[in-house]
Amino acid sequence: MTRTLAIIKPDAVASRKFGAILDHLSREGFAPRGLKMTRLNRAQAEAFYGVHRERPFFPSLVSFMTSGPVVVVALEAESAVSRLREVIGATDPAEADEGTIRALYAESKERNAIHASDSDENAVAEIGFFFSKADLLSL
Ligand code: 3AN
Repeated sequence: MTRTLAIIKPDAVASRKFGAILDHLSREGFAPRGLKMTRLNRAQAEAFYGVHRERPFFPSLVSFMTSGPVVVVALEAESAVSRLREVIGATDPAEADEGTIRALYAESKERNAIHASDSDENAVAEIGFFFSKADLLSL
């Protein structure tokens, strides 16, 4: 079993789709280990998306990610990182496979409902960004 981090983004929290997304993740075999609703401040969003600092969409991404609450969930499954990337679909919902979370729930390439870690190394760092060891529990 390995772990990954998902962030249900402000679009999907504001539109009350986060419950359906959590249910979708559960039905796909992901077990929650840590879960919280929080609102990122600018410094947190800039740090979290630091690799994208030079990209043209960075200011807009930071403004979107700080626009309202997010639901952050540490998930456990077999090959959690690659499995979750499959389950969420492509960054642009127009290109996401049918039945993926982004195809079902995302509005646009920026307002795309969910973030998922892209490597085991980043998953460890991203889980640590939001959760202490004591926050991570087994059901
Ligand atoms: P993913 O979330 O699929 O790993 P990344 O890491 O390339 O995609 O991008 C991080 C976030 O930046 C995306 N989830 C999306 O919200 C935003 N983003 C990426 N590319 C664009 C773009 N061309 N225009 C607007 N927003 C983008």
